[in-house]
Amino acid sequence: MSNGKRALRLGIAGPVGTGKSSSIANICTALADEFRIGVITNDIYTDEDARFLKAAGVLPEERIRAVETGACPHTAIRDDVSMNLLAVEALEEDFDPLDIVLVESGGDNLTATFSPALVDAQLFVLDVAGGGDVARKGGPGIGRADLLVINKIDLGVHVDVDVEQMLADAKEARDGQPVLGVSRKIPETVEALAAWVREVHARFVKGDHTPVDPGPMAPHFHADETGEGGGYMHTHDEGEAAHSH
Ligand SMILES: Nc1nc2c(ncn2[C@@H]2O[C@H](COP(=O)(O)OP(=O)(O)OP(=O)(O)O)[C@@H](O)[C@H]2O)c(=O)[nH]1
Ligand SMILES: [Mg+2]
Repeated sequence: MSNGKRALRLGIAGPVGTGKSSSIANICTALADEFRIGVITNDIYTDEDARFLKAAGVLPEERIRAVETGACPHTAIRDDVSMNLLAVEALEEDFDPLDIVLVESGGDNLTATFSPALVDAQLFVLDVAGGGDVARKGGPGIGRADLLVINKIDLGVHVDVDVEQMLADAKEARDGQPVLGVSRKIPETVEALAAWVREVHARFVKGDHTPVDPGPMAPHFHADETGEGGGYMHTHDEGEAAHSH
């Protein structure tokens, strides 16, 4: 790596459809002139997210790569991160030097978080359309990700969600850790997201940034699995071997 330094690795997690890819697009649009950015997407069976981002034209296409994780996307960002680490390292090597690599998790349940072995910092994305109560429900990503984004705030009036209240609930669930309301239609919110990334990058470069583990996933099951009750309850506690579905 140039100067013996690698890029800042930033994870983007959150439930399906909340705006993980859009958050990456927002960050790239705001910061592409300032930083050399690469993107790794994680999809279960497709490269849909990578294709979306390439079509959005936010970065040179070759700097966006997809990892297909198979049936268990949270495993690839938490229990066995080797597939993703290899992809990040290959991207960094091919485009040396990169300043920031963004890693999008496969759209998963509310409790998936990145391992600090894969990313230096992570943001967790919820959206207003998922309902105003979600932020209050907590969980490792909502409670302890480095940043919580409440996305699509422009939709609040259409789905009867009090955005200010949702932001206040989110702040309360996070012990003073940052929360940002974002809409791609409100430029100053995109700029606030970009400013957060800039700040984390500056701390990382100075050596002042310590990766924090939001903690393991809560017990969960996969609704798409066959089995009693449509899946089986399991955890991803520390020390548990990567499970197969
Ligand atoms: N109104 C509005 N729609 C948005 C905003 N951000 C994203 N969307 C829409 O929300 C939908 C989902 O956005 P994505 O960025 O694909 O969400 P995602 O979390 O990456 O989805 P998966 O990867 O499938 O889990 C798309 O139709 C976006 O156009 C926003 O700020 N406002
Ligand atoms: Mg996506």
